[in-house]
Amino acid sequence: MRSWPNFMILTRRKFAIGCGAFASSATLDAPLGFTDPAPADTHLPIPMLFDAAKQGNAVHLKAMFGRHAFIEGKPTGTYGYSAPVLGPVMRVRRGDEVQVTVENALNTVTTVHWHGLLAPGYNDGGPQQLIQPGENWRPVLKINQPAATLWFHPHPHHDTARQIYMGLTGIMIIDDGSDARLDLPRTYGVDDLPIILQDRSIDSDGSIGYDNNDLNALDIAYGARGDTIVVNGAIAPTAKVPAGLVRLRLLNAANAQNFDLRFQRRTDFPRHSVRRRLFASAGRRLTAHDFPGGAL
Ligand SMILES: [Cu+2]
Repeated sequence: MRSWPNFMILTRRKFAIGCGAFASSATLDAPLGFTDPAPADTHLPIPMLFDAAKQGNAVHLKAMFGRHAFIEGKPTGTYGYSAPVLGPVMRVRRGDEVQVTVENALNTVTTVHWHGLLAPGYNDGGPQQLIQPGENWRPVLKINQPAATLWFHPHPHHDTARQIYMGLTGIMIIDDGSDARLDLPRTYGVDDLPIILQDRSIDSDGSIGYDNNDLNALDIAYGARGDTIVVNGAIAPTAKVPAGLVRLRLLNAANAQNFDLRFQRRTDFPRHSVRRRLFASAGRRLTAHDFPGGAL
């Protein structure tokens, strides 16, 4: 049995996940990775924040080529939304109408699907809403649902898995004021952290190939899995957080990998929590429903 290293460590105490808040804890440790832990000086990357309300409810996302070094000094070709890899956290408010412009600067057709957003089919970015290379797609998103952590990703027929693997993934936060009413942590990047969990196969030259030479039959049938866990695009990062409650917005954006999340020490888990572990299947966000009993 191999030993399971830490993949991410949060220092200081107290966390909140999804819509809830932990009563007490110190360290989050997930027995997920297959790789050796990286040195503890890899900081958790925090995606840019696109706060729609602060920019006239107009958001421009550019699906683009990038280069990103999963291994220091060994950059590889990636895709991102207005970023070399992954994308911004897009914050929108309930009741607002957000004019989104998606620019396709890739050399292949793509779409942008708003996973979890209540949107009519013509705005939902499914495989039918192709954005050709060099073209723009301009949906108006009417935000009319309670606070939530959603995500957006490409959804073109026969190319969704590859495009996500290459880096096209972003988080969308819907605000409705309830986090202020509940006094949840809400300072983005400080005590309110997006956590994008993924796995990648990274070659010794730093590349993350995704073509027929790299895929085996299982990858093709069930989705590619990698042997290295990346969090917000980094291997085994550490987040320094202030004392007090910290909120984690957990997204499993792996193609096929499920994550079994645990705290390093039993006592670190929230005192009133029914759960000692969290299970996040591929493509899933963890929400308050993952914490039965209402303690969280
Ligand atoms: Cu989805």
